[in-house]
Amino acid sequence: MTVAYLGLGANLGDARQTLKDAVVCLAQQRTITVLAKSSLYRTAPIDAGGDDYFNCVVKLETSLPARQLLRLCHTVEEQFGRERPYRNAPRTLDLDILLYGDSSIDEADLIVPHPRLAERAFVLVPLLELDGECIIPLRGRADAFLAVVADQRIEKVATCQCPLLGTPDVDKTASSTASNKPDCR
Ligand code: A4P
Ligand code: MG
Repeated sequence: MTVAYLGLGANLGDARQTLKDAVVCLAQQRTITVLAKSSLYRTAPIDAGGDDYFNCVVKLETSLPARQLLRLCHTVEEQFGRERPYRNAPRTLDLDILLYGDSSIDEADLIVPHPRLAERAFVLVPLLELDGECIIPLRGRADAFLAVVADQRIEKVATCQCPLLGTPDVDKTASSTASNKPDCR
């Protein structure tokens, strides 16, 4: 099993609701246990146009190799109507693998840690909410990069309401690993 962090983002349609639904969808996957979810943040688009984004980060445990986790992310994105008309286009749902254990992966279609993780407040702030001591492989402490993103607008809009997922340090394993979890597909 590997602990991974996913970044979720959306700025098309009911983006706020989509992120909540997407976390439920991830939690329903048999191959994933969602361990914690950050607060929801409203964020200014970075290197992109369109409306403000909603972003959050999910911490999970998975039996999937990184490449299969990426494939699952793409499948979930498609279920939420993701289209890719051009780079950084507004999107109904984006799921990025931020960290996968302490792995460093540099392949054509999968780079982990996510290459722009340390440049984006919409990733760093929720990630550090879940793990204030977070280390980015090959780069060091995540909080060291907060000063770099200090000018990026980010506003917390909701704390996690789920009693199982709201407190990252509490052990929720017993109540979130039902063997007969339904698949949301
Ligand atoms: N890919 C490579 N590594 C990864 C990874 N670790 N996780 C490949 C996910 N995908 C990865 O992804 C493009 C390609 O990246 C895929 O083929 C995949 O194999 P995509 O989902 O089509 O597009 P993307 O996620 O938009 O691309 P990218 O380059 O990761 O964009 P960024 O840098 O994440 O920027 N502003 C705010 N406020 N909030 C946002 O969420 N998002 C972006 C996207 C720009 N500005 C934003 C936000
Ligand atoms: Mg993506």
